[in-house]
Amino acid sequence: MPLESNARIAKALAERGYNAEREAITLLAGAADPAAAVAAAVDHAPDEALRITADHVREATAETERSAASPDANGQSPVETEGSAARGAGETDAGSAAATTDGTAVADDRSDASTTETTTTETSTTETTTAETTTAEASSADRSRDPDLRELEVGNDMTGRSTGTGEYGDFVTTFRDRYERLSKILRGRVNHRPAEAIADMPGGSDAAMIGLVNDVRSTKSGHWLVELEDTTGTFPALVMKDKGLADVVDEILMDECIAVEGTLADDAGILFADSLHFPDVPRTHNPGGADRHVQAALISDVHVGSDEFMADAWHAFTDWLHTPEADPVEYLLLAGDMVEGVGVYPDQDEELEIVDIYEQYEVFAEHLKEVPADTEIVMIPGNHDAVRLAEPQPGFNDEIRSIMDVHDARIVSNPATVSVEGVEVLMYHGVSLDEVIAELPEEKASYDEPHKAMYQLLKKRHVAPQFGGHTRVAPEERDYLVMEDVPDVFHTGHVHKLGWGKYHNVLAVNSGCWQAQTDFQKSVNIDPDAGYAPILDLDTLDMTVRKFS
Ligand code: D5M
Ligand code: FE
Ligand code: ZN
Repeated sequence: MPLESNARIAKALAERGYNAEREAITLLAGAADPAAAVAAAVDHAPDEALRITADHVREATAETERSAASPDANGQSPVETEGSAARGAGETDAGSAAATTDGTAVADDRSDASTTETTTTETSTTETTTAETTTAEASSADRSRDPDLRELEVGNDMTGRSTGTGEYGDFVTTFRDRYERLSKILRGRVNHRPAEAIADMPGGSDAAMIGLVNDVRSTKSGHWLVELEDTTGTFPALVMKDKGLADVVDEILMDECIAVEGTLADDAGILFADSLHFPDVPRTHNPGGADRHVQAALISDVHVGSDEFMADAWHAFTDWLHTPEADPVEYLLLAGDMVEGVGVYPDQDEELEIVDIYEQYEVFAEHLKEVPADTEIVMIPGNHDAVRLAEPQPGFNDEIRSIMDVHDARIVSNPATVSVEGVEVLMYHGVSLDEVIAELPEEKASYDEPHKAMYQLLKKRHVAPQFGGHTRVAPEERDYLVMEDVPDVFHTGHVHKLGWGKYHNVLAVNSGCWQAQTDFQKSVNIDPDAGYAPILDLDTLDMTVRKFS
């Protein structure tokens, strides 16, 4: 029997303007002649139908069989297909790597169709290579996917709320809001005074200040001068080299909000720091969780339109999404760079397969159609997408939205928070990670361990603290880049490296990409992790990484 991929069937139906039930796709894939079965199902479906159901397929098959003189010996009856689906799904539940409860990876040796490697990092995981699944395995009776059980809520989407005019005054407003909201987090920890008041305190007093970092520099004698700014003015703090704070000073980025505690010099002109504090995530953070076994695929950086877009890996991924093993994967979160875009980097056009940005989105939409129609999709833009580069980036405009009008995907701003069945997921594309990695020492943030750079952002409670550098920040009435609430999961992409781990109970995931190494990346030795899909258990917050390349 020819092996017809589920994704191809979904696409064939989509091209004819139909969504389809998963079970319908399974039945069509199992047909002796899937192409003919698709045609028959489409013919059979009522004119007003938007969705091909399993019943449409069964009725169409029955009709074809009735009219055929001798039925094809290889033909699979719908009943057989359903029977094997039930067995397949049962086995998956029992043997699935994702079903482990203690976070220990368990090899999934259930079928020859997939090979499993086990890797252990800070949080254990399983890496699985999924080959094309067999038709029997792909059979799914769609039992465990009940859209009524789903809960998906978007918070902090700034699309349509941009107020900035780009004037100086707007930046003042943004920074005031940043200060207000981040200083609130620090206020309970230090007994702070405004810069203005500290300047009037007698020399030798104990004092503390909360402010945005205006300057950090090392002095000739090897100490550090940290200047903080609040709404009343600036004040300098001297961090002496013998205070054991070098490690903390190393982590300071410009424009982030920190607190300094210490003693005023005799002339009261400078504060000798005893301690420095970041807003940080409390160690007691208690993440939420779904009350059923349901999963989300966290991906990013698809880069459709690039010569290096890995179509085969993408098809393998979407094929897998149609298998019973992927039954619990009811959510797909896409953290930016859907397409390669045009004019993003110098000489980028030499590596474009599709040079028209709209055509790139059209092809991306085609690829998205391969994802099971009943998957909830959330997308934010990245630096390659057709929205403004400055962050926060609003969700796509109406023109691009109408092109990507697939599966009712929710298109929101970068960053945005989504609450998925009780799990708060902060989605951010990740441009600031380049900067964090460039500024901080290797062991605190590197391309090989992108999640550690994410830990720094969590510590700063801001997704892009530094202003005026590589990451462009747009002036808005509100600083949408502040992490006011602690997320349970922090999901980024952009650096094209896979990495994950937990920081104070927050799972940080940088999700790799679907683009092979570009010439630029080769020239700077970036070796991308392409073709991986981290799958998050929303009930346990355990992760399984599947490899499709
Ligand atoms: O960028 C993917 C990664 O590669 C990210 O870490 C930035 C880096 N990158 C890629 N191309 C360039 C150029 N031309 N200059 C500087 N940095 C680059 P992404 O934007 O997701 O493609
Ligand atoms: Fe990217
Ligand atoms: Zn990017």
